[in-house]
Amino acid sequence: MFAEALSRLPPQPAETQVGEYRQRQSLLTDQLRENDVLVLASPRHAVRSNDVGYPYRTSSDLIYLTGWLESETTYVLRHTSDGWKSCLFVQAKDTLKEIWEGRRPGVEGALSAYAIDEAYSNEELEERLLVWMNDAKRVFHRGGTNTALDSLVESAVRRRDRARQQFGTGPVAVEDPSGLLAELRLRKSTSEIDQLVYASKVASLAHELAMRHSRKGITEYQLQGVIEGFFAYAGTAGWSYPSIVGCGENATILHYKTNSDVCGDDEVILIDAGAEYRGYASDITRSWPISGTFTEAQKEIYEVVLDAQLAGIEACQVGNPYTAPHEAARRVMAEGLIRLGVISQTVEEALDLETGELKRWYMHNTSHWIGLDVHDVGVYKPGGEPRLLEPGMCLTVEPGLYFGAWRPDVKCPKRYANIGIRIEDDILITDDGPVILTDDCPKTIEEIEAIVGNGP
Ligand SMILES: [Mn+2]
Repeated sequence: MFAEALSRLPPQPAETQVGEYRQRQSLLTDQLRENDVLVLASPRHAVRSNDVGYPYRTSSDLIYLTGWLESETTYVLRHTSDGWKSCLFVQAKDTLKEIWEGRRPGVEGALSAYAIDEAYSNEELEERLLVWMNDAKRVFHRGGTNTALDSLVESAVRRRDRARQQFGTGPVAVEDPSGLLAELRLRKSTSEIDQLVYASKVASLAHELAMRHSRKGITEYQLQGVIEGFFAYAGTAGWSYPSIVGCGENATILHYKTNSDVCGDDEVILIDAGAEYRGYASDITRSWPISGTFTEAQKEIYEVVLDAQLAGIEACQVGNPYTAPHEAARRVMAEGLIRLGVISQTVEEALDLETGELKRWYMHNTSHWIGLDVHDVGVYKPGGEPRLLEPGMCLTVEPGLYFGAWRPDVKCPKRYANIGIRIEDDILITDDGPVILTDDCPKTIEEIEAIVGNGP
């Protein structure tokens, strides 16, 4: 089953080159002053229970600047008479530890294959960093990741020694570098887009496999198994967020993750699942009838959501505010629900954020940035105004309608009881209009009905 799907995937893209990491670092140092030091720590291992840890994934900022994926790492950017230096503090090689836990690139590995000028073992961190910080005026560091490092930075700022008092040396301010990095990460390079495309193609095929695998008596967790099995089979790191696999009324719960029910033959299943490839996320949602044929009522809602999604994608144009897809999708859904008799207000009334009825059935946003994080970084409203879309930005378009008959707060129209539909694609903004990265995934009613249940 997986081998045939795999044969339809393109080859895995080239890895991001060392030169590009250098370029990212220099875009960052362009915004720093010569007596600044920037310090980024990898997150610690999280314990799951007793001796077992959660699978490790380092910080997206570290991946962005270096491509280095190991834990127990501190990255430092500092200025010397020779210009800016990228330094990595890493776990030293240790044969005994490596026998148990796996090979380590060590200092030598960091220097040989990464965009790094200097590498040291973690044992040297405290001494070297204190010296470097003492020559700095500002330290760029975001606390909360590594408490030992937090105290080190704090002690460098607090220090009141003779030199500090006589010459005024030493850092006086700690600033958060996240905003600078977020602004860089918001616009994707060609190499980043290549990774996103691969993550998107894997997730598209995984959804198609789940459609083909749908049949009477199938369970949510079996379809989750198909999706996540293919994520692994295709060489990704697995999911980019826990898969949402909800059938019937579970499809009306936006972030349902229990995935434990048997699917009803007359129900629609909603699967929101994406893969992570070299740190880059995809994020796809499709909704389809388990039987392979939409009922008239399911079709009516599906068509409204699909029209809204297409209108949202069409609004993903350079120069439009990032809210344009949301506004377009909301309008189409308000019109659709008025047409279907679900809403008895005018379109403008239905869209009102306080009193409009649309938000009863559509209560979330339509878009978020996507990149190294599934909800990627980048300020949405710099200075209070919605960000205008630029080439290279990537965002999702994911309208949905959710008729939870279990909800006590609203009276669900009987005809649409427990229908939950969301349709989500990942979009790249270009000068030539929106490019749908997840375009391989079946989406129209005809495509879906032809595929569901039709496969190994
Ligand atoms: Mn999403």
